[in-house]
Amino acid sequence: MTIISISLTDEILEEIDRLQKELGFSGRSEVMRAGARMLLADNKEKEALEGRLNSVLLLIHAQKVEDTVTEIKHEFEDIISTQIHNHLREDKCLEVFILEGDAARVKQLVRLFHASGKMDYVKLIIA
Ligand code: NI
Repeated sequence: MTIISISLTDEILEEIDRLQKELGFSGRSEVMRAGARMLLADNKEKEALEGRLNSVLLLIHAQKVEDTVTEIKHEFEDIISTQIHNHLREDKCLEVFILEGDAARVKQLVRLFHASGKMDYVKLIIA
């Protein structure tokens, strides 16, 4: 196994430590490996998509990064058929996008939200 060093915010590290205890992982590395495997599996499934899709995209983000969301979504009006924006506790926003369109466009949208690094949660559900 290769050892790498990564930087995390205190908040994420605290949650990882809590998760480690709750789920009985032997250490932080094991938590990180499980998380990475989930992300890779999720991505693999997404990469295989093609043709026209009906899907739902869920986002949770801090209110302060709402501008980033607005900027990205305006580039994808061709595939966004409905959007719901709700306010959660702790200054968080929940966005639900109902998407219809080409898989390549859907993947592009999801990729931009991930790449922004500002989203707490990004999940694409294929209908
Ligand atoms: Ni909001």
